[in-house]
Amino acid sequence: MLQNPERYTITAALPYTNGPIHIGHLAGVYVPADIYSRYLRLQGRDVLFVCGSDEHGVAISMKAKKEGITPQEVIDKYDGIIRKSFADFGIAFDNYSRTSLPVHHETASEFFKKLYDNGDFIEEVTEQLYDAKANQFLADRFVMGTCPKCGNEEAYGDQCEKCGSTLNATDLINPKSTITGETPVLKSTKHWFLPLDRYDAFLREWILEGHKNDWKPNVYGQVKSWIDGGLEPRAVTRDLDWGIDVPVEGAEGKKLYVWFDAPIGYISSTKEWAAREGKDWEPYWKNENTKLVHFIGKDNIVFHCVIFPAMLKAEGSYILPENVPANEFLNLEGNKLSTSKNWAVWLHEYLEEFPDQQDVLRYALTSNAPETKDNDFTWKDFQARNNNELVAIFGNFINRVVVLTNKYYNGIVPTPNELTEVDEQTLAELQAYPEVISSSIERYRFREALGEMMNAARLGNKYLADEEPWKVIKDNPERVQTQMYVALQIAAALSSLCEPFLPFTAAKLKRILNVTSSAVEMNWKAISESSDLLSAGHQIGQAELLFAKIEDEAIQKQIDKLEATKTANQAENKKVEAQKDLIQYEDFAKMDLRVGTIIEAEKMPKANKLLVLKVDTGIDVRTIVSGIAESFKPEDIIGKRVTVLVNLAPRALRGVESQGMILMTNNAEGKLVFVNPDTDGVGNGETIN
Ligand code: B3M
Ligand code: ZN
Repeated sequence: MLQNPERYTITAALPYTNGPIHIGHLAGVYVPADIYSRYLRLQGRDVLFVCGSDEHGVAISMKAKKEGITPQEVIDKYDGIIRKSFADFGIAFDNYSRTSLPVHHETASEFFKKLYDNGDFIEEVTEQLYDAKANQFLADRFVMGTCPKCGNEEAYGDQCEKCGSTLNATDLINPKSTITGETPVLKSTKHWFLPLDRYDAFLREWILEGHKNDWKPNVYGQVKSWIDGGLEPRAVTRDLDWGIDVPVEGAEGKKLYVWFDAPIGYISSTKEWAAREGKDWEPYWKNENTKLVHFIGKDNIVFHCVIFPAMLKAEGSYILPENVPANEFLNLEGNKLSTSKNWAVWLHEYLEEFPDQQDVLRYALTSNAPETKDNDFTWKDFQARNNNELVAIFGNFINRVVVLTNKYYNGIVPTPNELTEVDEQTLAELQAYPEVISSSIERYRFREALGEMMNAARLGNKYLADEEPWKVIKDNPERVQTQMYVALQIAAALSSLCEPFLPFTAAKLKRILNVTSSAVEMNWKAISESSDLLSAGHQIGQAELLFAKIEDEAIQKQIDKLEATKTANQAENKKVEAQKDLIQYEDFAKMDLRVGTIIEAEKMPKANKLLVLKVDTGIDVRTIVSGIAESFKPEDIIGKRVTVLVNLAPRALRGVESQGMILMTNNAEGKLVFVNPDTDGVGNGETIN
């Protein structure tokens, strides 16, 4: 393990440009990566934080097909949206690139070519899945089927998102083309394979032995089970028309597999940055004193911990990642986030509802980050985090400090008098925070780190609440000078301690306190060593609220929006059943359908689903047992007009004879409803024909 790296190369997974990004992306990858990078920069480290759009692969082609536009139009559209979201949320990349750029095509081609020339690939003609109707080979997301490992029926041709297994399309049970729905046939084609089995010993030594203790258990465990399951050669080329050309002879019409080119995107992004900044890119990828860290979601673990390292190893001149702190998934209100089902909080939409409240989302997502297990985002929790923590603790403390300093001293930091034991203790406690927070961040425990930052705010809030300068001012104004001086030191420290997590708040707080963001005296080392961050005589600015309370209505609006999505999805999912076989009029005429009224209803004892109804059919009042108890309360349906099949042969249900059937259907939300034609003015017993 690198103890004291000379520089850091930090990467965040390249998002596919097939849709905008949502809170799951932010929580899982980009906010933690940004916290880490900002923190390191604050410590004066040499940091390069790169990312970019992943613009190849089947995900893009599929989106283009669906929207009826070209892949190029798809990537241009979403690259713009994603780029803006990152900028809006303060994800401070040193460079955000695109894999469609020439620098990337060249870098990926050269990389492939080098491995090819070294003899690192196996060239083989194999049988691959082919959609005869679409005239196309099927790989990756162009094919779905049952995962041979876990039985998930919606596994993709390269990966099962349920169990995380990486698959070959031909492994799928019951494969179906996602283009035409057809069952594919086998057809031979030539491809190049990276023989992962050759890297077994290397991977075991490097990860299973070398990183047993410093990689997260979820990451280590997944890698171990993959290696233990036996590594096999993996195709790194595809028969597709969108992607990077395979740069060797005899590969016309073939493209690089997206997972071959995408991670190389981190390198091309570095090159693009270096060219722009007049820097040398190589030390960030080739110097042994560089610490390379990949931030990703758990579905990308195998690619970053096995396949890409094997590629880097084969190439020979690159360093390997020191750590891959992958997160688990974030759910939304109890359900899996889903782009296709629109079950998400889209970042661009969030900002329309909560303008200038980026930090609130960053805060809620980090407090609830899926670091060790899947976690749930709820709007209620979001509101509580804001109102009870950001507003009530952090914001309240800062507001009191600034208002009182302005009120008592015209905004000028007072000269302290003798410090009491409480003052000394409080300042000593404050000085310990940089170390405590650093230690959590260095171990990729961002929620713990954020919790400690808030504890520093609590320290300030409690200090003021205990000392009550607003009361002391009457009898002992000298004491208040000291109290306010101490409180101001805490406020100053917070303006820097919160920066990795809440960059917008940090900037605002620095403006209020009238300290520049680059103020050397405010780095974390200074906080831990000095208790004079804001010296007597320094002029601060006017009070401004750091955070605003979020009202119930705003939250309800979001919850309603999700409810509407649910309803729309249910309506869409409802498949219209195919028509049954034809019948003759005589068959229909045999059914005696009547208009009736429910006059009594009660639950069938010891049965969850059954109601025992008395129905006035016009012919008689009869008992009908109906399986609708989960949808209706007995008292709510008395008096309902219904359609009854009266000549259905009676049968006993739980010992009660049912003499007919009430016609039911489902509404858009999948709820049972009565088939209840407009029967106003129609008497019971009227026939329906
Ligand atoms: N685009 C996968 C994803 O968005 C992929 C990451 C590439 S990182 C090199 O899940
Ligand atoms: Zn599976």
